Amino acid sequence: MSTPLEQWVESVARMTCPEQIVWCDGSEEEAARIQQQLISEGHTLQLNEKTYPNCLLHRSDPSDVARTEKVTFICTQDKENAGPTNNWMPPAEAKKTLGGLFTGSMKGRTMYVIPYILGPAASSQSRIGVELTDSAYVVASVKVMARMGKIALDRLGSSSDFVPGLHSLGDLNPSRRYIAHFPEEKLIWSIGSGYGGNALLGKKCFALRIASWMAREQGWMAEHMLILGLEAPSGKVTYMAAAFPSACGKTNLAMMVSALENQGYRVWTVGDDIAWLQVGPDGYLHAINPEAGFFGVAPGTNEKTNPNVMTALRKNTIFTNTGLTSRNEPWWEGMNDKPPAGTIDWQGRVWTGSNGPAAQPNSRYTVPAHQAPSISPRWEDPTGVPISAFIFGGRRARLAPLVYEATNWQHGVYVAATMASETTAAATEAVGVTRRDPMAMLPFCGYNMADYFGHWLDMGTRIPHPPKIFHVNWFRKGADGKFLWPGYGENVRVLKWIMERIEGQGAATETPIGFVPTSNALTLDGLDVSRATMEELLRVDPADWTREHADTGKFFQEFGSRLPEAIREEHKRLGERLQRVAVAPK
Ligand code: SAT
Ligand code: MN
Repeated sequence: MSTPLEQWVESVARMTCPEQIVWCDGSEEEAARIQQQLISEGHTLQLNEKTYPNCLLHRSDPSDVARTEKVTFICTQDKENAGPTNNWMPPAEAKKTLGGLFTGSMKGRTMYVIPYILGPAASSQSRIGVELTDSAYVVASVKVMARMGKIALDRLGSSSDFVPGLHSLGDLNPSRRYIAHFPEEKLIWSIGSGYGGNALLGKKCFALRIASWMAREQGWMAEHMLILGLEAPSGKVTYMAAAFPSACGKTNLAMMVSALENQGYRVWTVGDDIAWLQVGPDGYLHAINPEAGFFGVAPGTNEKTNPNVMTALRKNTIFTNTGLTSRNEPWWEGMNDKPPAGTIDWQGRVWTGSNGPAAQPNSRYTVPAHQAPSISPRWEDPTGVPISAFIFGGRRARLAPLVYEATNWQHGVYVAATMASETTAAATEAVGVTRRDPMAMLPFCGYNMADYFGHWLDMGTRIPHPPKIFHVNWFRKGADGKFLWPGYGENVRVLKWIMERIEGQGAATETPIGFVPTSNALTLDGLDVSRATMEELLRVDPADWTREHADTGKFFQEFGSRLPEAIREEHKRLGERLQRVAVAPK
């Protein structure tokens, strides 16, 4: 008798017609074979063995360098269950369209079967996925990003409890590219892209879109959040999870070298992109990191912005679409001054400075998490870490203060639901446009976002010790267009205030949007930020917020009657509070 997995593999093979099928075991021998395969295909190079041992540089197709949200679909029976913020296709139509493209798509190719575990191998919160792919690059990447091979197959046994994900490069033509999710069946089909979140199906497709659906059914949460621990001088570690849109600094925050290390404040990394959270027996929300690696943005990464990752990525790392120096080392904009003479750009051309950047703006490193010097001793704790704070944030040149605290859970859910950010190169749409991105989940929520807000509100009633909810904005700019806050390691000063608030300390003033630190509440010693700048960073401008309030109102209208009453209520209350300050005598 064949197992459910074997049956699925056979049925996919009948459709895609691969030349051979390889079951991945996750061994080092297999990794070496995959590397050789990649190198022989001609788009992947071995980097300098002395300075970057066991590292690869992969160049993807130039038309395939970021997630493609326009061709990402949630295929539920009822369109309303996908909601107004997702692209929808009826499941039967998706199966027909993509099925046509999958038919014979692996002819002459190898189909790899990659069983993997999301989450620590020993955790009951972990889940199993299996990806079938014709891309050796995907195999090499999943080896870094998840626990894959024998370890997953052993845990699965003959069970049918896994999320199947079918992936084929197809012909890489953008007009035949689709990333389809069938949440009712817990199934993923992706064709026509070899890039990150489109092709590594364990990442955004399973760990967020499908998992968010499962989480609502089962009473837990799947969030686009980093997880970190802030250690205080006493040695006590406070865990926090933070949601920012793609390419807004989650990895850098999670791996930060604290500017207050000499005062005994240190940051430990548990995860940099995704958190799965469930209520623990102690009444706290516990988070595990479903991933085992970091898929971080390379440009802008350097010894100042993220020294821990710079150390981590000196071995066993896959670089995608970075430049290449004549010493056979990776290079990207913002690594140091300018590329050394003889650098080759991400498309394999000699870099001249006039034909675009050396590294593609969304070029990436894929690095094992355990290589980070900042990795938390508890990062693979099967019970997860207890979360005391949720932090939301985005890029807002104006408006949002450096940090503020929601007054309670319901208000916090509203703050998270009204998040917005200026877009980045992580997706293929226009860069720098402000868009609403609730909980940084807009591209990743596998169901109607109105119901997702409802799930958040509902979770609040089930967590005896809910995390406090905060909003941060590292990206506020002054009249001169320059960032007001230095960011990076200095962000620990904000984390410290958050920790103090959790402990019932930390000075704050109540404003219409929530609690904002008083201008002397943050520890600023050793930092060259004037009092005037600090005041500007913490300023809440009622006129700006009134405009923002109207804009959020429009966004909420999209959800019609499905929007939870509690969100409407918070929206109304914020409007009233803003009006009160507008008419209050000065
Ligand atoms: O392409 S990924 O989704 O893996 C990275 C990102 O956009 O956050
Ligand atoms: Mn992400």
